[in-house]
Amino acid sequence: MRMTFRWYGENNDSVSLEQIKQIPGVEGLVWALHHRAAGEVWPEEEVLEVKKQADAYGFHLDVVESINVHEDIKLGKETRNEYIENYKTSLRNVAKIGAKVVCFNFMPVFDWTRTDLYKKLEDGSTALFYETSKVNDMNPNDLIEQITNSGYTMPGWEPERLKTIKESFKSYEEVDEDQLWKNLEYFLKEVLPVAEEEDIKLAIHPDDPPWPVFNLPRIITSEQAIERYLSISDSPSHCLTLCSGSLGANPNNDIPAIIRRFHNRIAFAHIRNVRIYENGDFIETSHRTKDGSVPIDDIVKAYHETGFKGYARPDHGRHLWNEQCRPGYGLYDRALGIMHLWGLWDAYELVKRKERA
Ligand code: DNO
Ligand code: MN
Repeated sequence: MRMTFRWYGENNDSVSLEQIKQIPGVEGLVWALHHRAAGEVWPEEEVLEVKKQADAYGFHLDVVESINVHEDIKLGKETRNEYIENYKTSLRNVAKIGAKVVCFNFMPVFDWTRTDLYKKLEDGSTALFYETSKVNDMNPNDLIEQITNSGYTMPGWEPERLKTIKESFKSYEEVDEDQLWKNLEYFLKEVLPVAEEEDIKLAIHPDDPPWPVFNLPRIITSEQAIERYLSISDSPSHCLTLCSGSLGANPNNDIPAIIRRFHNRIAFAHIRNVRIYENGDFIETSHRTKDGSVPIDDIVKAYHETGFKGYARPDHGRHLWNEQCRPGYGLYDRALGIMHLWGLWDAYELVKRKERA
């Protein structure tokens, strides 16, 4: 397991490289050109600039998260080809600095969806929270109005997306799950050969949460969906980002079993816990198994058992000790999470060593 830490870039993150350097066992930064909108080419000079910053601290940039997919590709519009060509150019440009894994997602309109970014846990910390009834009762138009008028905060609802969000919803009236699968296949058939040439693993991130929101289709939601996804191609570049917190929001998803089954195709592990309530609401918690509903101990065991040599990150954390940070992306809880993951990993290592002796 090769530990990494997501960093949003200079002037765009409350966490500094100096701080990340002091977290045990972190070897690389998970990065992106966050100022580049989906569909734009990532210019080589800008990629090289990030490399310079990472080099100063001895971090690699093997993992990119994410090169986002333009909405027209997901919608299967005529205009998609131009954006797909740009995607290929970006893949080639990140390969120039040695990128090995490129994470992406295929969620219509939004990335991860939550209803409250600072929900209080009983210990006084705050965390990302998803309230089912709030999402179910909301009609997208009301939601758009709410966000526009009251600064309602939801990740993935960037100002430039808000402008076109109404049209996006309208466009998806024509795209059901089957069509979305087809559009995903079309995209993959185009980009996988380039990824292969550049020795990059394209690792899809599951949908978060793993069910349709606001009547928009979502397809990467379960073990069966992953099976279907992987059957699209046997290219060595056709891989997964296995996110335990995203898939884990549905208690029917047995994450350790998914890891044991598909470990050969997991290029990137997102490891975090969520606590699911009886009504289906969920909140992000510490990484400890007993604090949530996801068996983090067995997940790390599954990775250990299967000899996982891919990249991992703690994904999200709570906001602790009044840290002012990007929601889910503070320093403290992600650092604690990493130590917890290493603690489990090292314990399984020890057991293995003793068994051999
Ligand atoms: C949620 C996070 C996501 C992820 C993107 C990948 O679990 O890991 O924000 O970064 O969906 O494209
Ligand atoms: Mn994730």
